[in-house]
Amino acid sequence: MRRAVCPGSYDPVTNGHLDIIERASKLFDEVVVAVLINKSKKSLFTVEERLEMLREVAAPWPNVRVDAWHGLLVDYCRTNGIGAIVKGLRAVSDFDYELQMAQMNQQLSGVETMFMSTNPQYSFLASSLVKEVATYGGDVSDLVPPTIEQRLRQRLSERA
Ligand code: COD
Repeated sequence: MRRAVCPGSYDPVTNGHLDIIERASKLFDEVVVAVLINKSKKSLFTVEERLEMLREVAAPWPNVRVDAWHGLLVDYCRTNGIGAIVKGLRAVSDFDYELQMAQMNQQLSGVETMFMSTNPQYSFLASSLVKEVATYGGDVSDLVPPTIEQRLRQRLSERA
């Protein structure tokens, strides 16, 4: 079975992430969307909330499952028999760091990283920007699924 992982923070998942996940699901037998836990990074949603949101929006794709991991991504891949990491590249600015991580992961464990070019419609899209725009009342309805927008508004109003 060909397995791939789409790793990220997903705080929250955006249409840019989903575009990559859906395209990866057509290339692999199984795709795991893994929320990588970084305790030093301040997040808007808990890991459990992010998993729940991902499960909701990834429901249409039967070969996509959702999981969480604390530690090195290569250890997750090794433990779960995953041979490929799939990443989206938005712009040249993403490339330097993504290349560095891909080479480090390859060196550490032999796992390969595949890059997919972002859909131009989403090339400016990042979770951090979605949160910022929503915080100041901007329209994010084209950037995240409706259920995520709803949760975002609710969380921001709780925090206001
Ligand atoms: N279009 C296309 N792809 C996108 C878009 C978009 N608009 N937005 C995001 N993506 C893709 C990118 O490939 C991105 O890498 C991925 O989605 C996840 O994005 P985020 O913002 O949710 O997550 P990040 O960038 O915070 O995730 C970084 C990781 C968690 C993947 C990384 O830090 C990691 O692997 N950490 C684990 C610890 C580890 O192994 N460290 C050593 C690394 S060498």
